[in-house]
Amino acid sequence: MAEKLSFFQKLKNGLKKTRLNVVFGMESLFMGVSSIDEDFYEELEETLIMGDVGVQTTEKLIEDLRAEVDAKHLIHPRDCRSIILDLLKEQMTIPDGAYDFEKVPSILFVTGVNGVGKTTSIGKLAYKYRRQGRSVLVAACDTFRAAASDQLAIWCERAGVPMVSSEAGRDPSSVLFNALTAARARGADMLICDTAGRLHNKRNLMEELAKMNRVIEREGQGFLRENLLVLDATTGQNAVQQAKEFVRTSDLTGIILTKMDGTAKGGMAISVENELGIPVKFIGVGEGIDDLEKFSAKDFIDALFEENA
Ligand SMILES: Nc1nc2c(ncn2[C@@H]2O[C@H](COP(=O)(O)OP(=O)(O)O)[C@@H](O)[C@H]2O)c(=O)[nH]1
Ligand SMILES: [Mg+2]
Repeated sequence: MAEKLSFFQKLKNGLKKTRLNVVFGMESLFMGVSSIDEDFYEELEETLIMGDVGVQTTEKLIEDLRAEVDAKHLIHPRDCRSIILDLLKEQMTIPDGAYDFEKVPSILFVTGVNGVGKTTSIGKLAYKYRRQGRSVLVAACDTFRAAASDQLAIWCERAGVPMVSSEAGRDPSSVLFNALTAARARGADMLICDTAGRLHNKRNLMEELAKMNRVIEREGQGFLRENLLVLDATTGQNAVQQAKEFVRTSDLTGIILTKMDGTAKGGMAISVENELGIPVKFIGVGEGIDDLEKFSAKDFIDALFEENA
């Protein structure tokens, strides 16, 4: 009988390629070279950047490491290992109140480009919170593609939550308006909105999102607002660049990092918060309804470096 893998095990398996890409190089530096010199720092820097950690974050990490090494008068690279692990974890702290939307009536507004995993993540979130006893309603605001609301409907059925939709081609803001009205009428305490990742052009998309934002501002009184951007981890630093476009349209409060199963670019999870100023709140590790969890820096680094495995 095939045993169901735990989320941590899936994360660990998923990070195998990143481990080869980043961790292997780091471990051989910690264990293989004899002194902490300029070559050591340089090689460490190169390894981190190659592993999609991002230039800005890598530079900060190296700088912090140098400070610790000097302060503690360390001489052997192996002494750097636990320092680096701690520094990596510090890049991914989740602020207090990050999950307040779980406790009060809230609107989760989910954005991101096509194919990153918005609809899938919404299905997973709806399932997660419905099971926690919340009254969840989903709004199908991706009216651009005809198949989009069918795909979302399948997820909502699996998750056991109702969905508000319209025929394709309708104004997504009107769907959102109807969904907000329905949420209030039903006394729903969580409204999750799917959105299009592509319109006729990028400017259209950003304008449409801005319009939806205004609808929420106007009609969403009494709901806590959570703006989640979905990023595909397999695209590494490109995802970080992509995110910068979305940062301009709304006040993003969190990131959902998908496809952490089987990416070689898992290193981007380390830098994304530092580079964007937005914490990663959830990670996806597969296509199943259970394959989404809250992000934990400790679990992530432990899975990456096979600590307590
Ligand atoms: N392996 C894997 N695939 C995922 C994950 N999240 C989404 N996907 C897949 O990514 C593809 C696009 O997902 P979809 O939700 O339609 O993206 P959207 O266009 O942003 O709504 C689908 O084939 C999903 O099954 C994940 O965490 N892991
Ligand atoms: Mg979609």
